[in-house]
Amino acid sequence: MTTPMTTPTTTPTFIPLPDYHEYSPEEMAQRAAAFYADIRRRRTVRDFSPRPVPLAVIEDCLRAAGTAPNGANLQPWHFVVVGDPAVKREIRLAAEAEEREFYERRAPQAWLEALAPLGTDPNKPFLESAPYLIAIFARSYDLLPDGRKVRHYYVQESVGIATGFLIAALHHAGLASLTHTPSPMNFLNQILARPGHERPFLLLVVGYPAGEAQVPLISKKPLAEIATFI
Ligand code: IYR
Repeated sequence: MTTPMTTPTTTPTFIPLPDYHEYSPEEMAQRAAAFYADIRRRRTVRDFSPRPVPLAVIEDCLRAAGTAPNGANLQPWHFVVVGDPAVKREIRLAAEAEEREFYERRAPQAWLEALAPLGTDPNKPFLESAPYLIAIFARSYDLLPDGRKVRHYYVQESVGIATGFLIAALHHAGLASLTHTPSPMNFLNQILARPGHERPFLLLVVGYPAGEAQVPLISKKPLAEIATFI
């Protein structure tokens, strides 16, 4: 008889829920309304000021992102913060090459029509003008020092939630951001020397909005359209 190979399991350690705050219903309502009022001011910005941003702020926002709920707490993300102008330039050139292909050849007409209200095009000057680009990578597995692989679960969901936390944290700190997704973006692995089992998830452009920044006049769906109560 052969015994199936099993991995040793770890016994969990439990502690009392730390730092939970319960608010009165009134305070809760006030907080929910205040958070909504603040987050609804967030706009995706495409014109950035070159003004420097304190790196310590970016670091805290990344710490906040790193607290996101995720599959089996394996934290399948990696963030590369790019402030070096030469690297930003390389990223811009590679992204604009892909974007030109997208806008001129690859994008189906319906996609171009969906994008029309946003006024986007293949030129991405913000990839150089913004003080920081945060390249977000999704790791399908971790590699242990002995070469063994630790599989990750719900990678896309986990990295998506962490990215949402990051965007909210940056907004809360008073910074603007842009979720940029040149497609394909494997050039980020080469430029940023990331291993093959990390897939670029999103390029987040971060900084102050330019003084003359403009945004498209668009609206969000009302609650009745996005939620059902049963
Ligand atoms: N990646 C392209 C196109 C684009 C696609 C979507 I979906 C957007 O919401 C915005 C842009 C670009 O960055 O221009």
